[in-house]
Order: sequence, then structure tokens, then C-alpha cells
Amino acid sequence: MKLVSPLALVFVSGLACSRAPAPSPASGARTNATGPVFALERACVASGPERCADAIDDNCNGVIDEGCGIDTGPVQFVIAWDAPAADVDLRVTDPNGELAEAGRLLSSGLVKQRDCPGRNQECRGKNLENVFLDALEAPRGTYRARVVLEDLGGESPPIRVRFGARVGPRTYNFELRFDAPDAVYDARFTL
Ligand SMILES: [Ca+2]
Ligand SMILES: [Ca+2]
Repeated sequence: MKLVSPLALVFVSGLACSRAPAPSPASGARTNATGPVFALERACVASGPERCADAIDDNCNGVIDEGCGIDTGPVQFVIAWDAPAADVDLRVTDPNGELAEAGRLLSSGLVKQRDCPGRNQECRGKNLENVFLDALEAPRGTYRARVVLEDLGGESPPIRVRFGARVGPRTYNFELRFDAPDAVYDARFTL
């Protein structure tokens, strides 16, 4: 497979996120963003063995949270957060514009695992949502990832969410901060 570097474009919508870290352009990001690019694409720095449920490729092998009971593929998006009762949602659409939902395999191969914290706190405080491509080769086009704070669930803001993305040959890691419900972070990755 010929590898093509994806473009990453990340921006914030919603006033609740106005205190996000100072905008910095991500490497490869388009400059015509409709909102501020809020986080740097960071070079992977191996920090030891892979740790689970942190949405980070700790060992820099290109795979996020492998060996942790979640699946992966040539495209993967992961969010993880510590506030046990806060309801955060990861919504990913494939290049066809189809939304990955838990338990439904899209025609592109995209599928969502885990919906946390779950109605009965099934995630037991290990809040992690994973969307991955169950296919050998990733369809080309733009993948859109939206992270939303649905409900504080009694937790005190800010809610800090780690967001990891693997799109073809590249991985990305971002730290998101939510100060109020309905705050939204959007990211687009073009492969
Ligand atoms: Ca890894
Ligand atoms: Ca990890």
C-alpha cells in the first residue's frame, strides 16, 4: 500500500472551550481552519511499555493502547478520561459520511467499541471509547472525529480528555479540556 501522509485539522467550536490552550498550528494542518487549531501534533516519544486506557501510543509502535482489550486497525480514534461519571462521546464519520456507532459495522469497516461511562457505569471508571477500522486497507478521504461533553454527571469541570488518533502511517495525540456541557472539539484527518 502506498502510504500518504494525512492532513490533520483540529478546531474548537463552542464558547465553553474558549480557554483551551493557546492555539498552535499542527504540522500539516490547513491554514484555512474555521476555528483555532488548539493542539500541536506531537512527535511520539516512547515512554516505556504500552499503558492501557490512556489513548496514547506509549511505546511508539504506531498502535494506541494495544494489548488492552480493544481492537485496532489502519485507522483508529480513542478517547480516555478520568472523571468517572462524566459522559463524553466520540463520534467519528468515515469518508462516506457515515457515523460509527457502537455495535454497527459500517460498509467502510469502521466500528465503535465501548460507550462510556455506560448507563450503569459499566466502564467502572475506566472511561475509554475506541473507533477502529476493521479492514486491512483504509478507504481514502476525510475522517471526521468529534468529541463532545454530553453530561458532567456531577463531576467538577474542567473535564480533561486525552484523544489519540491513528490515520494510516501517522499517530496524533491531543489533550482536550471541557469547561461546560455541550462543548465540542472537531478534528478532520484526510488520508
Ligand atoms: Ca503502542
Ligand atoms: Ca497507551
